[in-house]
Amino acid sequence: MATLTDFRKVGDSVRNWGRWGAADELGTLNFITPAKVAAAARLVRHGRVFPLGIDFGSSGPQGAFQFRQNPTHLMTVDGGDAETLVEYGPKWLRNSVAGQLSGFFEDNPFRFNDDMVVMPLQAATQWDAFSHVYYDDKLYNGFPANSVTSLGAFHCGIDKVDSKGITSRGVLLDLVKHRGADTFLAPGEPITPDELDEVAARQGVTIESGDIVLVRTGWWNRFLEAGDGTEPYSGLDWRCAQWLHEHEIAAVAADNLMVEDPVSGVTGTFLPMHMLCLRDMGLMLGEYWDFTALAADCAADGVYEFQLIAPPLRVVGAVGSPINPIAIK
Ligand code: UVW
Repeated sequence: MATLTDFRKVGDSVRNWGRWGAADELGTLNFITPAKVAAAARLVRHGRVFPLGIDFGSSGPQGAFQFRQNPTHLMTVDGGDAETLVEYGPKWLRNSVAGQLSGFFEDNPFRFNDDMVVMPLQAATQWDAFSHVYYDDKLYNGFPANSVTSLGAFHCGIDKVDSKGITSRGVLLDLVKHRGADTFLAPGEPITPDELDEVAARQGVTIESGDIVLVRTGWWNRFLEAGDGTEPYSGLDWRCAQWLHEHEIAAVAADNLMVEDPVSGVTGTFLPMHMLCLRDMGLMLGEYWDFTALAADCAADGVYEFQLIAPPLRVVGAVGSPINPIAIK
């Protein structure tokens, strides 16, 4: 088991602060150059599209954290109410909702539905922004932690990475297939940096600068079977942060709650890889991605690289964003 001193040494060795300038809020997304984006687009050869997002709804995976709930979807206008509104709406003031809607519906065939969603931004498939996790009162690139206020993140918000798309070459590392697991990795054996190299070699794929690495642990399939968001899982060992740094990875995503193994490998702190990736490296983490169909296709044709497109919503000052990423081969 590593100590906080070991952790801090790794932090010093992977820290990217100042690497792309004192004002930088893109972090390792800087590895995605225009040439990289163009090369990723050339990986599209067959037009096969794989949506990697999970359903946003009440059947979602929340349960592990009491401060997060599944998305609540509400109808604000339901066309089924139209006839009733026409009958009763005029009795309401015209500037009320019922009054306005009855005005739209009376004496014409026009009908419509509207809706809204209430959800934590981290409730389903998502990116963690750099401002999501920090320590020692500093965010990525040394920005002060108190720049994240009740009004949102003035630094390192998810809106700051918009210029990068986010799109690049995606590489799937299928740990489920590699370990010969049935559907998911058993908890208690975190994925090591050496294992990431072994999987890449076995799959015949070279990891390159600016890649977005997708790690399949099978947790999403386990959740679909068990229907319980608190199901234990395996993830990346915290030392994989060094591997991501050495390979100049732009971002990493997994099919589980936190990408990294929930059992900390560092005595005295929770989520050490989050701290190294988001705060020291400026490397975004993607969570709750569904690789089931993509993994089946990669296993069938032996091609584990593709164009990946995963734009966050421009929620100003948000520390994360829902997404529906797509891989195209
Ligand atoms: C936390 O870091 C608390 O959560 P997550 O990375 O799953 O969004």
